[in-house]
Amino acid sequence: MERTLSIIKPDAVERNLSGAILKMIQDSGLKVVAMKMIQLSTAEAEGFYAVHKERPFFRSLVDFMTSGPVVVSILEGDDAIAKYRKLMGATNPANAEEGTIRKCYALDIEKNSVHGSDAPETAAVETGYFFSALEMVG
Ligand code: YYY
Ligand code: MG
Repeated sequence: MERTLSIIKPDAVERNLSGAILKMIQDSGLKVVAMKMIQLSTAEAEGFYAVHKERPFFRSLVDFMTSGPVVVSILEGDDAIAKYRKLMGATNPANAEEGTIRKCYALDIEKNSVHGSDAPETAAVETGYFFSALEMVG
């Protein structure tokens, strides 16, 4: 069993797509073991994306991620990290496979509707960034 962090980003929450995206997640067999809707502060978004702080898109990304509420959740399942990355599709929706969340809903490479952790180490840091042990079930 593995756990990964999912964020439904402001572009998707704003378009009332949280339910549709959660249905795709649940239909894939991944189990939601923690979930909440929050509004990120600038400092919280900068901390979350600190790995990208030297990249040219960093400021725009932080502005976007703080532009409205997000739905953060922890997903659990066999191979959950890779399974969710596959369900999300490529970072740029122009390259995303049919049937993926980003192919269905992403607007562009920045407003790409969802985040998913990319490795066990980042999943551990990211789930702990948003949730305490008391907020996780199962
Ligand atoms: O993990 P993933 O979200 O698929 O992509 P990352 O390379 O980790 O980039 C994080 C985030 O940054 C991406 O989801 C959108 C944004 N971004 C961007 O706005 N422009 C880029 N050229 C690359 C990434
Ligand atoms: Mg990433």
